[in-house]
Amino acid sequence: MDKNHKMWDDLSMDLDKHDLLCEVLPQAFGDVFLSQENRPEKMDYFNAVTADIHGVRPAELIEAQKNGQKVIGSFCIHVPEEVVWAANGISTGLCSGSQFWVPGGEKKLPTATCPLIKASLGARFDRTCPFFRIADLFVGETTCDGKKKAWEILAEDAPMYIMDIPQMKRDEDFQKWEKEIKLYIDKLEELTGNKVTAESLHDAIVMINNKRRAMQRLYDFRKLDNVPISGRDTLLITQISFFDDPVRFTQKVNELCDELDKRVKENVSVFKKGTKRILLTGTPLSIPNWKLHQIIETNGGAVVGEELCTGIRYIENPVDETKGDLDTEVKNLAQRYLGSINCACFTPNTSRIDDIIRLYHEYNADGVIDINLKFCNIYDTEGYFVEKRLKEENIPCIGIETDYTDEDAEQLKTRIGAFIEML
Ligand code: BJ8
Repeated sequence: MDKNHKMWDDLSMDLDKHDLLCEVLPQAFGDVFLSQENRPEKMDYFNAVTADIHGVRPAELIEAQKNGQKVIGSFCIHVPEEVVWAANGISTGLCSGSQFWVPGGEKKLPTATCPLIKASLGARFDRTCPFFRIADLFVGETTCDGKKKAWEILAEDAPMYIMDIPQMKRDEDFQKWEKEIKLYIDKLEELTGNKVTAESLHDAIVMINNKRRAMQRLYDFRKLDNVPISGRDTLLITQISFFDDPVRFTQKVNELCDELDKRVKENVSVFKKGTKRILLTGTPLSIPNWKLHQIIETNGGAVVGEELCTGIRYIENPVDETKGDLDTEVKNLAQRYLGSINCACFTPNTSRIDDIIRLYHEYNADGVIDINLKFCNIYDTEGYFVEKRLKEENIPCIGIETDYTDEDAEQLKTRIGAFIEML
């Protein structure tokens, strides 16, 4: 019996169903990650976190709850985690990237809903994810229609709070987002019983900026000719960044980067010379969605960057750290969390395409793959402009639509393989 069974039982999880997930994950992890040659040794920490992803961190969260802290889960990188930490809460990601949870979501949602939303609801209603049992508050947002309506259904079973994100980036939208962040602070103060002060918010901003800086340091290695770490490993680290303790995570990423510094001096690369460099753009890849990286990196490509929420969008643009009063700090958060995230829910969203072009050059990519999770209408539609502008810039690009199943794996291998070959 798994050593975590007692904890999962106390969380009223469906143990029999959850055991099925526990059986398949190690195999998938071994196939995608442990099969790689010449991995950095300091990946050990991230391997261990993943191997016990429903054990160690949930146990820490439960311990913190016993000491009076609240756990706040969110689904989108527009929701500022700094305010949670500033209220002495703990922020955790809740995005779900496995087909395992999709049928549970389909019991409540139309089939024509993106797998990310279906999996998120399935994880809660099927009682097969500890994070979805532990969170004291679930924070949704009004980014896309699918999410907006799904939160109403989730609210039947979970304590929900919704942030209303503007869909444009005019001055009045920034003011509105500032107000939304203030309302969120009120909610967190009420939930935790703690006051968010200019001091506590400043400390949280610095802590999360440090995490982003460590990740930027990691991502910078991917810009080099000799890339010392695979796209798969970098994706895994990014996915873990939403769940792990931020201070420990930052330290572990920096330790890994120290090892990568040595690799750079010794010209070590995990890819053969001539491997084609791919930049991804599109919908997020939540843990344990490793499918595309695996296909690309076992078919002649190296993923050197992701213009995704599980990628560069999350790590770039630290919040202004200048000390100020609470209003100024909230304004700085609003600037960063509205201004520099280019989700397809915005109109117009030309800055996303400017970013793709900038990153293509910065990361020395050879081609761009625009990924769309099936039934995500906003990214699918925006693909029109992505492909048009990249064509004008003579940047090779291919659009891919997929879901969490492996049914299209062979077809994707063929299409992606052919794309890489022509680069
Ligand atoms: S900022 S990308 S994390 S909303 S894939 S659920 S958009 S139908 S995830 Fe997202 Fe925030 Fe935007 Fe990023 Fe809807 Fe599309 Fe599904 Fe999506």
